[in-house]
Amino acid sequence: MINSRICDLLGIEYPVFQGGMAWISDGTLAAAVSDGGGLGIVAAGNAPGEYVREQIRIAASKTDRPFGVNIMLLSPFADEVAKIAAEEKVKVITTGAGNPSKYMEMWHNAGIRVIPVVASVALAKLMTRAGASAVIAEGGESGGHVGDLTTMVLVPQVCDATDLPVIAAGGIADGRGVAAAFMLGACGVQLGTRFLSAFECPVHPVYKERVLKANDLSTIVTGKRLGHPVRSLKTQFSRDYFKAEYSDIPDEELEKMGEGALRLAVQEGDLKRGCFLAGQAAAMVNKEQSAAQIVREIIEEAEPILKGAARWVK
Ligand code: TUI
Repeated sequence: MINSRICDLLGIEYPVFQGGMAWISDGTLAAAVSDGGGLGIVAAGNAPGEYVREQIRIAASKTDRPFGVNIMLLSPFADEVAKIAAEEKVKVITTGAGNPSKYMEMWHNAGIRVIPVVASVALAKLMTRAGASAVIAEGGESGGHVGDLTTMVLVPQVCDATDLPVIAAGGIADGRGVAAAFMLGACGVQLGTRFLSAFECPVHPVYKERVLKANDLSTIVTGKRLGHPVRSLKTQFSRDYFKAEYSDIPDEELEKMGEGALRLAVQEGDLKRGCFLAGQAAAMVNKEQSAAQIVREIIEEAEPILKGAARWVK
């Protein structure tokens, strides 16, 4: 059994978080992951507060185990969602795509454990001083909004910079990735892309099929010009967007191209106008399973690898 201090801290069985994925990680997926022994996370994405409240209540009705809420700090509804998550007294809040300092006091007063995603050593240090319970060090192999550093270099540097528990994310999709993350100093992992193939994951069948068919070179990073780089599957949309980004069209037109693109991918499976966020580990997602099976399988794969690590030392 793999157990670490993040398990005791949060009251979870396995040190496996399901990443908060905008439009995707609803109350049902989060509850399924938590019921399987990991930490399920409801994603707020760009949704209004009442949607998030509803999903929190759905998750709470489906599992007695702890789950979290992810707050995407670029959302126009971030303030509202931050308040609702505090009112609903969720056990854990994770944040993404920014610095959550201004909400920390409110969340701490509500007794919530705050676990920000960091993509740099500087933010890891700042979050440590601000009273975070742990940090998620997410490398640019991940899907969605990406930082500059890879998981391989970010995780050990964040581990050196803080005494908090560090959760590794970005490029992890199986037990080998889990074992490697522990070797880098992490005491837990967060996976997003792997859960896209879960039975409980509500994405359009076209989305699932594209993830299952992905190979090593199937993703692309777009959005650098507007300052919000995101990794997604190569589709007609992402290729068109990439080309437009390096053409002389005005920023406003580029922004318009991206509007609603996440929803169109998730709900309609629209390859022409939808943005199918996925990480580089999509190539390692090869079958549909329940969320609980995914959590159990990656832990069962990681155990013998970690136990066998001594064979390298003579
Ligand atoms: O947040 C994510 N992944 C996401 S968010 C998203 S929705 C979206 N919508 C519109 C534009 C952009 C995204 C899809 N995927 N992952 C966590 C993450 N956070 N990755 C990197 C970061 C990050 C980057 C910079 C966190 C903090 C940060 O610091 C900035 C600062 O202000 O210090």
